Amino acid sequence: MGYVLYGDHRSGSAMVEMALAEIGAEAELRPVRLERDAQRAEAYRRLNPMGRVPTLLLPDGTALTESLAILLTLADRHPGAGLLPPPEQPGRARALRWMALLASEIYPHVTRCDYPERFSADPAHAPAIRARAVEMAREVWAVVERHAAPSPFLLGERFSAADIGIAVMSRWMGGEAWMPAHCPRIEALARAVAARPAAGAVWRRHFGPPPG
Ligand SMILES: N[C@@H](CCC(=O)N[C@@H](CS)C(=O)NCC(=O)O)C(=O)O
Repeated sequence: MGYVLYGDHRSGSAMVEMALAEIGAEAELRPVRLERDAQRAEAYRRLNPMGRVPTLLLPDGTALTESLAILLTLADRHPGAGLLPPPEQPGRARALRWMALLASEIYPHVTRCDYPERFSADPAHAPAIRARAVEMAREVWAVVERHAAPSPFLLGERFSAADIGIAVMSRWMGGEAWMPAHCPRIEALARAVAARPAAGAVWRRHFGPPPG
């Protein structure tokens, strides 16, 4: 058995699909339609008890959840694909730093933006929760733009799994319209990722032609 990836169009599973494409690994894609709340189905929650995508089944049948853990596991399992620099190289720590920030500081805002009703008993609060989530995510993006300062990739000319995460998450929460004027370096990174032969083909399926 090869890899099996549970996911949906334009979702976090696009990051895993792009990493698998860079590796050149075969994967069976199993759709979990978020629009229909299929992520909450009991059978799916046996694999991913949080009711989220992505979930990756490893060839030994292990169900792996959490996009960061999945990307790091793929990088470890396929060192030849160069998804991360080896541990002795300083670029690795830098890539891990920004990947951790995406998972811990951006992703929770995505949940608040997509499902604001979960965060208050009063449905009238939903628009304000969503609006603040978008603002807070953009504050974090401004930190990435200024302090990670990609050029074009996070590690300069060297592509890594961190670029996949930045590029995909930059399309969420209205990012396609907001990024070009406010975070030109992140926008250029997304363009550079979209231009890669392997990951770019997956990118086009999820996000259309390269930006710009
Ligand atoms: N911590 C999880 C978050 C995954 C996540 O929130 N995925 C979204 C789609 S991009 C999702 O499944 N949302 C459905 C829901 O929250 O019900 C990860 O990093 O994989």
